[in-house]
Parts: sequence; C-alpha cells; structure tokens
Amino acid sequence: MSPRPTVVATRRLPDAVEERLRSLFDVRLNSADVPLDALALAAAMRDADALVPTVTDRIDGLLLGLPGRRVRILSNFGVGFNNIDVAAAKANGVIVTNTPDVLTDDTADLAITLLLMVARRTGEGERLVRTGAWTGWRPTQLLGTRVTGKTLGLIGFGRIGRAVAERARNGFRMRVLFHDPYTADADAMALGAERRASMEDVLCESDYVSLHCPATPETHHLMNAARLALMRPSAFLVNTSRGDVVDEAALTSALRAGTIAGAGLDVFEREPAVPRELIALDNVVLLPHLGSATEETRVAMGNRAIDNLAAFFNGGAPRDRVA
Ligand code: 8YV
Repeated sequence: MSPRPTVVATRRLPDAVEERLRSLFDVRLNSADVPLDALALAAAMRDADALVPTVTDRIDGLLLGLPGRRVRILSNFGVGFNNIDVAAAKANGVIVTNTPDVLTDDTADLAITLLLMVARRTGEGERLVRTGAWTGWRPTQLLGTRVTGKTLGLIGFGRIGRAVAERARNGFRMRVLFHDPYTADADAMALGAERRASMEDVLCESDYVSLHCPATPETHHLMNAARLALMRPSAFLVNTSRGDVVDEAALTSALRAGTIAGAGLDVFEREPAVPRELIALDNVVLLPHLGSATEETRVAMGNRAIDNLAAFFNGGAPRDRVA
C-alpha cells in the first residue's frame, strides 16, 4: 500500500479505531466531531481516496458526480447505507461497503430493551421518580402489559430480525411471526418462527410488532396509517431500523387516538429532530439511535470498515461490498 491512501473519517470514532486508521492510512480525523456540511464533504470527496461516512452524512448524486472527485470507496460505518445514493455511486464507479454482522446482537438487545420499556412503562416510572412525584407504592400504579408468552411480529427477518426472534423465543417464550419476502423458510424453522404471507397478517395477529427491514424506496412509510390501523389497540410498535420506514405523523395520530397501545422508537424520520407531538406522549419510549451503541460494537464496526478499506487498497475485494 504505497503511497498511503488518504482517508477521511467524517465523525470521531472510538480511540482504538482511530489508532488503527492512523497506522494504515494518511487519515484526517474529526476530533471536534462536528458533522461535515455539504462543502466540507465536497472537499473531502476531492482531497481523499476514501471516506468513512456515517448515518449523519448524506452522500448524494451531486457529491458522487463532483468534477475532480478523487474518492474511490465509501466505507460506510454502519450496516444501513440509505445515507448513500448507491445508484449514483455505481454510475460513478465508486465502491460502497457497510459493516454487517458485528452490530446484530447489540441492535437486537436494544429492540428487546425498547419492547420491555414500553410494555412495562419504565419511562413513565423513571420520570415519576426523577421528578420527585412518586408518593409511594400502590397496587394499581403504572400497570403495564406482560411480555412473556405473548406474540411478537417481525417485519423483516434478516440478521437482526432473527436475533430478536431468538431472544423472544428463548428468553420470553414468545410466539414469533414474521413477514419477509427475501428470507428462506429454513432460517425461520430453525428459530421456531412462523412465516406469514403478508405483512398485514403479522400486524393483525401480534401483541408486539418490531421492524427490521432496511430503508429502501420499497420500505418508505411501510408502516402507514392503513397498516397501523391493522394493529390491535393493545399492541405495541418497536422501531430500531430506520425512521423512514414509519410514517411518523400517522404513528403519532395512532398513539394519540389509542388505536395502538404504545411505541418504542430508536430512529426517526428527520434525525435528530423528534416531533414535539411524539415527545408529549407518555405511551412512547424515545431513544437517540442507540442500536449499535456499545463500546464493543462501535470498535468492531470501525475495524470492519477498516478491513474493507485495506482489502480495497491492497487490490482485493472488500468483504462487505454493497455497490
Ligand atoms: C449506526 C445503524 O449507529 O448500522 C446502522 O445501520 O443504524 C447504527 O448501527 C449508524 O448507522 C452509524 O452510521
């Protein structure tokens, strides 16, 4: 690898990851951790051989088609890559890679966390204690909904959906249903999950619905007003995938009207903006996109992104190429 390729990491990364980047590349780090604006991203596209972007960087057709672009690979820090215009990357001969596998367990853990939090009203309980408003135990205080033994419906049965199914089956003896037009039956059988031919069937039958599909044009607003209306009034929605998959305005209306019981959300349509109307509701749990946020996973994601870069610059095929 000589001369050393120039790599721009758009956000601050865990120390171990930045150290490894420094050891392999001529790297420009972002120690201030301020998101790069369009001009700074354009400069990076012109000055560097590679970018390590994150979910907060919109790499669109304009940037990819920039005259004088030097970047040849986008090694995305994250498994979801809807922040990148993949068609434009392909058209411009720019390679795109992501970081699958390494964040599966932690993201599945967070989906279960949200499910438990919203079902057991832990956000409301915490607010009660923190505001000093708790006057003592009562038999009828903050009664939630049981999780164990209930029915969980998964929309999307890829790596993370399957990891959630495993936790739900083994940890909470839940019945697991799923809809995924792209997954083989053998995977489901091994985990004791039942396939449903339509998403609508899953929505009608489930006590909890958890979303595990990528953000694509096909999944944009998949959970719209009509589909939300199919959920039971006693059912809860969990989203750790992408905000885009849910029509946030329709969800807010459903939560307000009580046509569903509650929601646990880690992702939003216009992050970091969270609608005031959602914040005002007690039957939602809101987290700031924490799915993969453990020390272990963020280091593993960084290493996976670096492995992809190293393979590319050594003339090989990056393991996680998506475009
Ligand atoms: C990351 C994620 O936090 O990997 C993904 O798709 O949503 C999260 O794990 C984020 O994408 C980092 O860029």
